[in-house]
Amino acid sequence: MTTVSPEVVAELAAYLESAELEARDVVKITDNYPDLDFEDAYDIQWAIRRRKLERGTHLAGLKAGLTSRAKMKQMGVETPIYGFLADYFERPEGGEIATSDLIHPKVEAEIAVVTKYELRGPCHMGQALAAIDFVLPAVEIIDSRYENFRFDLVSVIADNASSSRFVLGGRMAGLGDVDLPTLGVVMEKNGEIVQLGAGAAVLNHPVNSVVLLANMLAERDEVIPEGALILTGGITAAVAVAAGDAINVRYQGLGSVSMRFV
Ligand code: OOG
Ligand code: MG
Repeated sequence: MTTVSPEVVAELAAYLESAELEARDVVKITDNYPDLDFEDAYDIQWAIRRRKLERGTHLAGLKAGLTSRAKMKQMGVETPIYGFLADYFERPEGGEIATSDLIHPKVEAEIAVVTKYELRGPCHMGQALAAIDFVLPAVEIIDSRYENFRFDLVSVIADNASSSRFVLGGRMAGLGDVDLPTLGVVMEKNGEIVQLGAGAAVLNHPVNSVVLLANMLAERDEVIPEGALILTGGITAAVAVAAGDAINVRYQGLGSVSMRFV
């Protein structure tokens, strides 16, 4: 069900997208529209996506979020969500990330996959596995547009699941070459270990995020396209970063992903 008019959806999309583009935090949308529901929230997110595509931005992929206990506990919300990744979110491995473009960034260690076929929900694990071309290590930089990084589920869905930047590692693997549930990750900030985890933290198996994503998209008659990059969700809690911080995440068998915030 929707609770607001298309005009309000467009207005809230502009409100949240300009906060992103101008790196400014804003009051959460449910403060002014307390009755907004999930469908409204995804309508707003899709309107933000259309605004970017109309401006010439390309879609890089999709992400699932709040797929691990650690993330749900940290953010105080219990349901997985999805968002989209724009091409300009990507930063090179080993490079610098400007904090002047961001509000209050946090980093997440994630397992990414790239699809070789379109995947249409409802689907099962077998179909999702068959649609995956390869696996990559990834770090997502999230940056909620809401004050103090505090939100409810409706607000964060509308805000494109806090999507902001991502960095991919260059070492890919086939699904048969890595055991995703037991794949260990070690996150270091300025040379000290700050988070540890393994792939199973994400819905017992990170490919379950792909199933969930396909099934959530199917509710809107949308699909995961062929060649899509999918971030399956933070394995551990997210870690706040500021200018001067160096992040290095090691992935068992997949090398490491590093970046410096300036
Ligand atoms: C929402 C996005 C969560 C993840 O990997 O769980 C997310 C947030 O925590 O701001 O990207
Ligand atoms: Mg994430």
